[in-house]
Amino acid sequence: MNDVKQLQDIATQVRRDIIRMIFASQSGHPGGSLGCADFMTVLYFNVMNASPQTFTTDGKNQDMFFLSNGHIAPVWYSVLARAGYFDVNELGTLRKLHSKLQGHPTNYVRGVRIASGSLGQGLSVACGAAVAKKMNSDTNIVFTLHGDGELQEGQIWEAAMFAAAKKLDNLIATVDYNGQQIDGTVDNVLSLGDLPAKFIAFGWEVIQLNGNDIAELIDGFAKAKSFVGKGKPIIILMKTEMGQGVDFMMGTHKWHGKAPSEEQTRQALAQLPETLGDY
Ligand SMILES: Cc1ncc(C[n+]2csc(CCOP(=O)(O)OP(=O)(O)O)c2C)c(N)n1
Repeated sequence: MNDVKQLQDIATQVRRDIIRMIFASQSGHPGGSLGCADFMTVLYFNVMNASPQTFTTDGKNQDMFFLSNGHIAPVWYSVLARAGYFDVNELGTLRKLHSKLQGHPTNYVRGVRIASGSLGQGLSVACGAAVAKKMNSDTNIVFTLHGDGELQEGQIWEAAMFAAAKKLDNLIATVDYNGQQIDGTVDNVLSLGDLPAKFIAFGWEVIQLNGNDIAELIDGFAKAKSFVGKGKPIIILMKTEMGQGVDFMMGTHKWHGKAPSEEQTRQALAQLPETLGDY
């Protein structure tokens, strides 16, 4: 799907789903989920060679995606449901006992290949998948998403070094570069310094864009794909706003992992028109 307006409409409905799911469970992570709604929509509805019909856990002959910052599961669950991986009505079971949709993703969910939420592991898993694709002469792409706070994990840099050394040019990593994390700004907690320069020094192709602009995301991913097969792993640093789309959740880390009250939910939903129909 290339139509920007259609993709924006999906992202708006995904944001409604996120608010409604987290309100219903009174637990979860709205900030990062809302900030990544545009990216996740573009990834599933525009970028990836993947579909619910052809999904397999081993990911052979299809693009693969690993959500490394697993706490933003609500946005992934909503996008998967809206893309047809499972019934949208299941979204109402977030974090309920016996639900497949737990607070962090597990591979009980159709569309999910690994459990995640323990930060820092997804890039290593993606490296393994990218190596396997090369061994199988499978030309499809491996995608990941990471939080910027997550990049403080040492394992990320081990994987970053590995990906460049092994020329994993079928790997497109992305970062939710919102400058916020659980306890404050990334700069205050543990600054990442000059992040683009660091990835360039590690041997990666670096792309920077506005991760809350659907048209920029489409162009940025087309550019990223043009680097596939050129000898270097690729990373897209996506400037986003935590809480994007709900005014009182934006510009602060305070909504990293907090459920809205009934009144806050009403205020949030008033800013997010129903576009595809609520579950
Ligand atoms: C290994 C590990 N350490 C700590 C945590 C606790 N934790 C959950 S989210 C988070 C902050 C992550 O920040 P960021 O990746 O920037 O995500 P955002 O706040 O932008 O959603 C932390 C420290 C964790 N899930 N895993």
